[in-house]
Amino acid sequence: MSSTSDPTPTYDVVVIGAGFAGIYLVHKLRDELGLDVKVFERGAGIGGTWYWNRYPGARCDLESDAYSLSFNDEIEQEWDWTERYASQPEILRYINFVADKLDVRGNIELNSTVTRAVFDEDTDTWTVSCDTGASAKARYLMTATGILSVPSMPTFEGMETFEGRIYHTGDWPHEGVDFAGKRVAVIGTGSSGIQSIPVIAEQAAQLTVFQRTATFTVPAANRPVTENERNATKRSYKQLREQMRRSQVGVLLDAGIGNFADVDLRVARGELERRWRGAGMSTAMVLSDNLRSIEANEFTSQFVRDKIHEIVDDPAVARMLEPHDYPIGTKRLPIDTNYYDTFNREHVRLVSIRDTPITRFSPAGIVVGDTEYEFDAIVLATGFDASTGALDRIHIEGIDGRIMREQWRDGAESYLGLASPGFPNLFTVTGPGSPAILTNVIGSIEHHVEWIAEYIAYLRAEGITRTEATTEATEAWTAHVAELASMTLYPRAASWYMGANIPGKPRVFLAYIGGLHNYRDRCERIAADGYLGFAHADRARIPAGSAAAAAGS
Ligand code: N01
Repeated sequence: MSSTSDPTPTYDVVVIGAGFAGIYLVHKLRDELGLDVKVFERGAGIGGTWYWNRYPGARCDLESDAYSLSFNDEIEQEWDWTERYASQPEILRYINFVADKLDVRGNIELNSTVTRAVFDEDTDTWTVSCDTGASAKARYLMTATGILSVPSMPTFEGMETFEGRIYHTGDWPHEGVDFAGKRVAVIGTGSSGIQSIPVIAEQAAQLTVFQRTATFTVPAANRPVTENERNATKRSYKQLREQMRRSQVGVLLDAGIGNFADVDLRVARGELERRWRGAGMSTAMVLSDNLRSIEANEFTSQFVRDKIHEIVDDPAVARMLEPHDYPIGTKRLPIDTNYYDTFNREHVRLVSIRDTPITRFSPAGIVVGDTEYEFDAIVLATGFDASTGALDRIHIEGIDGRIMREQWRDGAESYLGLASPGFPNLFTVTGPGSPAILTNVIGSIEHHVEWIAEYIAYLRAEGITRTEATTEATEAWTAHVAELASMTLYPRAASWYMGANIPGKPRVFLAYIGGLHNYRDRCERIAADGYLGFAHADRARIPAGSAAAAAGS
């Protein structure tokens, strides 16, 4: 940290958020580039998503050895995952282990929500302000605010009159919730609902699930990792990680067996059966064109619908659970433990709110049409204002008074998901237009952090004090992202990928669909070409003695 006559502390880099991305940024920029890095974190602890999402049953939908950091051998070899799909408490312990290993806590200020970030065009620096009154200046600002970090709170009439407790899965009480003997409602059947419903059903006296859209889900087949498996993984991490980096989604999934029109459908059905028993997300990838051909997709979708009827005893309930509103895989495919089975339990009931929505909350519970359901507690598993949500909540002011949320009012536009015109020296890790949300997000985070660090080293070596994505490059990238999405079935789902879950949010596909491998190649080429698509300016414009000059180049 350095300071001039201006008392605001000055750093090389300010990072917003101390999840995986924020922690890795500190390590990379501080320990490898020697930069002075300051992190502001909203939570009272580190961990981001895994700090807040403590709802019962929360766990990762990717296997633990994939959903973990790959850049440090010691971390990789010392940490022992205990389950095939790690639970939230285990992942949070892992993040804390990583933070201690890398010794990053001293760079992180907790309980500090960044409310403003303003770029000074004369000095090429950002000034960041927090709700605590703290502020800081830096040459570079990096948002590591996460993709799913702003819970979407529905506004039902009469919510404030409900006399029981209301919880959101994405902002769960840290002391936990005891549902024993309670009448509980869950609203929402996305991944969070699907993971929490079976666990809440274990505890509650009565559980009512309010379902607006029936969701496809496949069995997790979660289990403990054996000592032998763990050792074998540790021995082969190097090769595994390299394969993951060069893969479409940053994780090794079973490949498709061919396109719908070309395969023997009996063989495809057999493969679906095999994958249903524990292949997780690759269950929906038996047919290679599952996300491009509606016929292929319908074949896979019907397989899952048939499974629901095999599992669920009451045919009327099974029919309600049958998903028909979107092609399988066009919303993130949850993996579950006993989700459909849970509806066979006597004390669990399903209420469809598809045709008759929730009318209002009452002091006693929830009213749907003319029926009042009484509860002691209501769980909102209603999702997130994804991707842009966290950035929209900060007043980010770039050049010429441009405000990021206003610039993105008709849809987020970003170059590579990492930078936006008018906002120099600002990098958005896993921003809209990056592949992150369709990949193993840790793989995308590692790529982004490493690429940004290399770029910062280049800028410093060249004496460049200001970099800004050009409008042309940003428009071209945004059009490319949209074009790729339009070639798939993704836009047919009213998903958070499309911003469709938030009333009034523009419907723009928020991710690059071309795969992590292609994205990596593209970014490498851009760097090799002198960071094509970025406009540079140098320090000659900066007055000596300014905060920016003090911060160095
Ligand atoms: O949120 P969602 P989520 N009235 O948006 C319903 C990741 N994740 O928190 O579909 C009634 O998927 C909504 O209904 P509809 C994962 O990437 C990962 O479950 O809009 N219902 C839907 O059923 C995931 O995709 C893990 O009709 C309302 C549900 O609430 C992402 O987070 C675990 C409503 C929201 O589903 C989001 O998942 C958990 C309203 N007003 C989450 N508003 C892992 O496994 C919303 N709904 C790592």
